Parts: sequence; structure tokens; C-alpha cells
Amino acid sequence: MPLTGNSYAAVATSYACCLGGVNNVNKPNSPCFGRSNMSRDAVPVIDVEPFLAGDERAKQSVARRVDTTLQTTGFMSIVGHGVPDQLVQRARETALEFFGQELTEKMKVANPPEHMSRGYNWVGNRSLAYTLGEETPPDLQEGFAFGPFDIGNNERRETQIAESFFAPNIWPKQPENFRAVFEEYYRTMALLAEKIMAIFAVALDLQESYFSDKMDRPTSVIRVVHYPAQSEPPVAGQLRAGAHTDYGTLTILYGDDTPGGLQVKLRNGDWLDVHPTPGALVCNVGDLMARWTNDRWVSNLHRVANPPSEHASVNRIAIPFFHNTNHDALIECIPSCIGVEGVAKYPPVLFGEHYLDKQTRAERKPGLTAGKPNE
Ligand SMILES: O=C(O)CCC(=O)C(=O)O
Repeated sequence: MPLTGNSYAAVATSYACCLGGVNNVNKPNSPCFGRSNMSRDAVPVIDVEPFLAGDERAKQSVARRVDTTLQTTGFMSIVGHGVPDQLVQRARETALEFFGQELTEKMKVANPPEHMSRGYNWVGNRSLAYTLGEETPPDLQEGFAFGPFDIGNNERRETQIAESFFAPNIWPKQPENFRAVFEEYYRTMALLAEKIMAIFAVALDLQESYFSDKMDRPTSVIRVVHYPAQSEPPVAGQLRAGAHTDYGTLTILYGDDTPGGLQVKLRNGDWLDVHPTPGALVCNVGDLMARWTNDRWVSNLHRVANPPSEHASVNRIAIPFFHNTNHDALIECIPSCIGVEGVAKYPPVLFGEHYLDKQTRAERKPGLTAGKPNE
């Protein structure tokens, strides 16, 4: 059955009406339940346009805000990013069309076990909490992943690890424009990620180009995720996406603002619903930035909650762009982040090894439906 965004649109509109008002925040039956200004304080909206426009003082001011935010929750919501909303909406609609196909159609581009982050993952074959060693039922999501294209053959065959990161993408035949839309989306996000990495460098008092030679052959991945409507209640401990940290440098996320969405862990242990301003993209730092900065910046735990039962019929699309460095970039404490104790908390690691370890844990746990989906 084709999926539509209608139920999403209705709920999103009623959600948007809650912005700026807190009257219904604490009524559990309201779509505004739990919504407050806290979200905007913990995940602030930062306008990055002044940095991208190039004025030195403006750059410093954006960088200082980014530094403060990444030291607290590790999450921010960015505006002034220059990504056309039309492109985001086209990607979202194309994703709905892909996931609305019969399972047999989607399985034609199933994730090959020997290739990570390529093709279709069905409901039941991943659990993000496994990356932290947590035993949970599989996540209630299906996804489609792809990685770098425009890659030369020499690069691809360099080593076995390079072969994994530059494995060919597996594109579905339907929807017809799927590949074109998502390649454009990927290129746009890749450019934005480079700019954000420049902001990061300035925020750490480094040359703007500090990270450039570590990411000139990036291994970034997009995972288009569909969280289906829940016709049956989840089993104990089961979420749309279990708690995890991201593996790379930086994630740039579009996600429908619906009940059953992104939550970020606060220092007091609470989970905070993230409600981005319309048009904003949510950005967070992953494990590499935490290692590089000796934990000055937080690679924060986050998860995707289940919708409350009265909104169980609402599905959700999310399109995270996971920016990654070169697979052979050595990630070790940036000297200026070593702190007064002079101790690096993490041993140096090659990005490729760190990533493969996490990815393997998310997908290869006994008990998941490796090889065939639950129908
Ligand atoms: O769906 C979302 O909002 C976030 C997804 C996410 O965190 C992930 O796939 O790693």
C-alpha cells in the first residue's frame, strides 16, 4: 500500500501549533505533551549563515555558540544552512514512495551481508542499542543506506577496508528518480558538512582547514529511515531506534516532527524530545569528535521513541547524513584539547576500524533476522 504523509502532515501541523505555547505541555493526551522551551535551550537554534558569509567577527561568534552547545548536549538545530527546503521535501516524498512498496520489491535491494551500509534493511534486522552492548529487541524501523559515489576504481580496491567503505551502492529501480534525488541530497549534505567542520575547527581555536586533509576522501553515509505505524504495541524494551551514539564526526538530520521522534539524553538522565524549528536541520557530533576533543564535546546518547498509543498510526521519515572522515584518518586527541592533566582519554584509532566495529555490532547479533525478514 502506498504510504502517504497525510497522517504525518496533520499531526505535524497540530504539533507546530504548540510552538511558543506551553498550555498543553503537561496533558498526556495532547500532541504537545512534554513539549517546552527546554528543547530549544538544550538543542538551541544556531544560525550558521554569518559564518558561511565570511566575516571574521561573525565567524567567531557562531563558533563560540557552537562550542558551548557541543560541550553541553552535543546537539544543535541549524538554520541559515542554505539547503533548499524543496530538496528536503523531495527526498522525504521519494523515501515514502520507496518504503510504500511491497516487501518483495524492497528486498530486491536488500543489504548484502558482506557490505555494510548499503541497500535495504528490513524491520527486525538492526538494533542500534547493540552498539553499546545492550540486549534489546530489534528496532522498529526499516532503512535504506548508501555511501560515496564518484569514486575512482583505484580508491575502491586500495585495501580490504577501503573496499568496504567504497562498495558500490545498490539502487532500487523504483521510484525511478530515487537515485537522482538521493545523490543530489548527498552532495548537498556533503558540502554543508565540510562547512560545519570548518566551524568546528574555528570553535576549537584551530585553522579553519584543520580537518580538511583528514576528510578529503570522506566515507559518509546516508541512511534513509522509515519508522512504520505501529499496528501492535512494541514489546518491552523495543524502540524505533535504541539508544546509541553516532560513530563519525557529525550527523546532519532531517526528521519528521511527529510523536515518536528523536530524544536526546540530558545530564540528569531524562530524555528530551527534540522538536526542530521548521526548516532547521538537527546536527550532533559523533564519537570521532569526542575522541578528537578528549570529551570536551559530547557524543551524546540519543534514541527514537515509540509514538504514544493514540498516535500509533503515525509513521515517520528521518534522513540522517552521517559525515565520516577518510577511512584511514588517525583519530587522536587534538593537542589543544589535552587539558591541564595532560592525559589523552582514548588511544589513537583509525576511523575505519572504529566504524566497522560499531556497524558490525548493530547488524550481526544472533537473534536478529539476518538473511530473511519477518513477514
Ligand atoms: O530518526 C531520527 O530522528 C534519528 C535517527 C538516528 O539517530 C540514527 O539512525 O542513528
